[in-house]
Amino acid sequence: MLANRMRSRGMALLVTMLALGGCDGDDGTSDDSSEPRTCAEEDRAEAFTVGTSQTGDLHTVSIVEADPAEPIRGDNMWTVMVTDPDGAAMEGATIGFKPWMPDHGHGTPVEAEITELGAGEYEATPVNLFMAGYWEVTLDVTDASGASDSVVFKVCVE
Ligand SMILES: [Cu+2]
Repeated sequence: MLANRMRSRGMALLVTMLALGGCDGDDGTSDDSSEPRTCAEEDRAEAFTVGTSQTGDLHTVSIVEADPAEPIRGDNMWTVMVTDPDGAAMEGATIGFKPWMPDHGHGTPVEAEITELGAGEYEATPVNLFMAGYWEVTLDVTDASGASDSVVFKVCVE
């Protein structure tokens, strides 16, 4: 009951934020005009293609498939490979995907479902980036031995 109520309150907040326009304003008069308007102007984002990888303290996470290939506003499917420092595929890891918009201080209400595909590959869907702008997608990786670290993919969606 309480969880349900809290959940609906979260959705109400989200709807309010969407109604306010957030980073979507394109009339040039909104008061967040100091924010980059397009991804071409967003210099915090990093290139995102198959083969892009980020290395944490213990693990390297590489993008092995992405649909669509470039992150879009809305639902994305990413397949990642987790390897150890020697490049060996890590099976049995647990990965938490946490999209976050630092400019607005919010994440996403939609949790990605992670499916282990084998050979160190894990599919995450949906990676929900519901608003145009700059996102930091943190992956918390806990391997089969229980050791954990995090990596961050920095992307911009139009
Ligand atoms: Cu936002």
